[in-house]
Order: sequence, then structure tokens, then C-alpha cells
Amino acid sequence: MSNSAAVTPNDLSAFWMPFTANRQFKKAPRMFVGAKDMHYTTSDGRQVLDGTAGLWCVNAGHCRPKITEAIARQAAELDYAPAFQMGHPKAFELANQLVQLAPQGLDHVLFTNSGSESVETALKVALAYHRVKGEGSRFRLIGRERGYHGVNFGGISVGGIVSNRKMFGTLLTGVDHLPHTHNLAKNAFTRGEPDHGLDLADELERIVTLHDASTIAAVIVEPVAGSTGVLIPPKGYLQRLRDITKKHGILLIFDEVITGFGRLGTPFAADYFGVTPDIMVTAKGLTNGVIPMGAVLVSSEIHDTFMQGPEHVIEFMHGYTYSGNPIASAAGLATLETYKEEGLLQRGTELGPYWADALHSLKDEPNVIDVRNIGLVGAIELQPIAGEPTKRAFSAFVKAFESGFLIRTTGDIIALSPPLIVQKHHIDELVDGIRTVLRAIP
Ligand code: PXG
Repeated sequence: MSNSAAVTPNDLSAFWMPFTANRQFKKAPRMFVGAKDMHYTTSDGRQVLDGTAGLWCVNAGHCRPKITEAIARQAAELDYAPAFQMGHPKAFELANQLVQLAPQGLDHVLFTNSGSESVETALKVALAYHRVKGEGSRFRLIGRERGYHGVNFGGISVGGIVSNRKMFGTLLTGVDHLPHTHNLAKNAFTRGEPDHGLDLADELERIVTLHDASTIAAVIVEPVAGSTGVLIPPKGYLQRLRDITKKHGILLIFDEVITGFGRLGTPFAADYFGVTPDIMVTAKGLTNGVIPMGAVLVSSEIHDTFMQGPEHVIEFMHGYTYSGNPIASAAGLATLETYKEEGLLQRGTELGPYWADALHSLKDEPNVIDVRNIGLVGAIELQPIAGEPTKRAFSAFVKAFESGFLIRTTGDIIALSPPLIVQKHHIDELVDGIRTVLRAIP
């Protein structure tokens, strides 16, 4: 139906929207009714350039035929198969493809339905692994300030976003946090990895000394923190975390929900930084955001540790009704095929320098206090309005939407992560649009 009036619901009260200022939204709703490739169509018939790949997930662009057709075909052929004690071929095929794509050594896959569930799965694997190995004293989980690991209890416990944590009681016990690495005083306007802050990885040694390694199960970090505004790790930082965790028998978990599937110009951030974790958490780009699905990749050492005892006994007491759902698996396979056929996982490497130049041309625009970039991700940090944090960036978001392009804001930071099919002229359009917005807002 193309008549927008007919598809716009007139009562918005029933749907309590996620992570949304509900009352404000419902007074002036922003609705999408269609999408194709790099653009959304709004309910009033306007085209909006997608500067954020939806919510960092539509890496191949919107409504790609291979993916939509695979979903339709699968829905008609095998809609659902029980996930426990039964199988269907596409889940196995997708797991194999993921293992092929992932860094060497991550050889086994647990399927989930979201990034949040992938995080919970990874944390539970880590705790149970140590216990099965006879090291059940390793119960602590270490996250990082400004980390985002979804919204479930494990994820907000290891996460480092105060507003996502403070309302929810005691969370998980036995959690500690590394300091975040964001340092504008030393690193503002850096292209790629900043020079300062490697020593912050050594804080892990301090935490290990404080608690003793024998109590620590795992460290979880986003290789590049996305949600809190594109925080790029200092040079050598992730390798240092790898060295320290290995030394102490602590598992390293990379949350690649955003960085996975080509965001940095390599299949995973682990490839970009040349650092392989023990567990890798993914979702979003796995199915191009089209069908909810996540995947957790684990090392053979972890997997094989569980595969003992009587064979009729379930080795790991965990899973979801929709783990490896047939339609999600079909979407995942078609998505990986699209990435491969079009070379999308390498686009960030090819276009990276152009992207960086375009973003950094905003350096001298009003209120810009930092520009940072890596792969096809970027952030423009704005000076907050005194006494009204987040207001300036939110005005930019609304103004941008009205002007025909979608950006994402977090705090007073504009975050950008276009679909990987983005062309140079889209980048110019996006950056020029942001320039105009920055000049127009207070
Ligand atoms: N880990 C990371 C690193 C994420 O970025 C999750 C876990 C949770 O995924 P689910 O699928 O449960 O939402 C995420 C999600 C934003 C934004 O604008 C980021 C996310 C979700 C929505 C908005 O920064 N990341």
C-alpha cells in the first residue's frame, strides 16, 4: 500500500517503545514504511539516506533480493523445527559457514536470537567451562566502563552504562570493570587507533592482583565500543588484554555484535586487530538485521571440554526455542552469500580513507570537539549545551531526519555506520548534510 495515511496507525499509545522518549515521539512520530538499498521511505513519502545501517545491522543494505527470497522460500518449506534434540540442515550449514569466516580456532557455534542473548550465552559458557574443567572458583566476570553488552542481566552487569544499570537492583555479583579508553585531551581528532592509552589495559593486572586470577572467569569487551559513541581502542590495547588474559588462564570474550560482519573492513574486528578471543559474540549483521539471530563462536578447547561424560546427557544446559531457527538460518546463509558475492566485508578497507577524509572535514564546524573513524564507522563528538547534556546531538538527529538522512546519537555524540554498499556520493551527501545541520542547530 503506498497511501501513507492508510498505513499510519492513529493510536500510538499501546506500543511502549524501546529506548525511546515515548511521549516526545508520540507527539511527533517518525515512521518508516519502506526501504531499499541505502534509503528508507517515510510515512510522508520522503526518502531518507540511511547513515546508520538501521541500528548498525543492515550491512548489505535494505530489502536485498537474495535475502528476502531465501526467507520466503524457507517459510514455505520448513517453518519451524524444534531446536532441542532435533535439527535441520540449514543451521548446521550456517554454523559451518561462520566457522569458515571466523578467525582460526573459533570452531563451534551456539545460536541465539539477539546480541543480548549472545552475551548471556557467552558469559554462561565461560562460567560453566571453568567449572567443567574443575576450576569452579573462577566466577568473576570483568567488563569495562562505557561497555554495552545488551540489556539482559548479565549484559548490564558487565556493561558500563550507568543509566542502563542503576534501576535494576544488585545485578550479577562478582563483576568488576576495566576503565574505558576514551581520552579527548590526548586523542581528539585521531584517525583510526589512538596513540595514547595502551597502559589502560594494564589495569587488568591490577584487577587480577586485587581478586586473584583463580577467581576470574572471563573479560568481555567490545573491540570498538559502539553504543557509547565509537570508542576506538588505543594502539596495542587489545593485544595487551589478550596477553594478560592468557597469562592468567582467563577467557577473553569479544563482543562483536557491531564490529562483526565487515564494519571495520574485515570480517571481524578480531581480524582487523589481529587478536583472537576465546569467545566471539555476534548478532545484527549475521542476518543483515532482517530476522533476529545471534551466534556465539567458541574455541575447540572450550567446546571439547564440555564433550565428556555419558553421551546421552546434555552437555550444556542452555538454549532457546528459536536457536538456529530455520528462517533465521536461511536469512543468515543468504546474507553471508550476499556479503561474499559483493565483497562487502572488505568495503570498509577500500572506502576507509575516503570515509575518514570526509568525516574529518567536519573538524572546524561549530561545537565539534572530536572526530574519529575506523573502517566504516565514525563519530562526531559535540560540546554539550551547558546544563543540558544530549540536547545538542538530539537536535542534530531530528534536524538530520527532517533533512533526509538518518544518523544515530548517543549522549552528545553523532555515530555513523552506513550500510557497506555505501558509495562515495552517499558519503558526500551524508557529511555535507551533517555540516549543514551543525551550522543550523544551537
Ligand atoms: N552487544 C553490543 C556490542 C551491542 O552493540 C548488543 C550487544 C545487544 O544486541 P541486541 O540485539 O540485544 O539489541 C548490542 C546492541 C546504538 C544501538 O545505537 C546499539 C545496539 C542496539 C541498539 C542501538 O548504539 N547494540
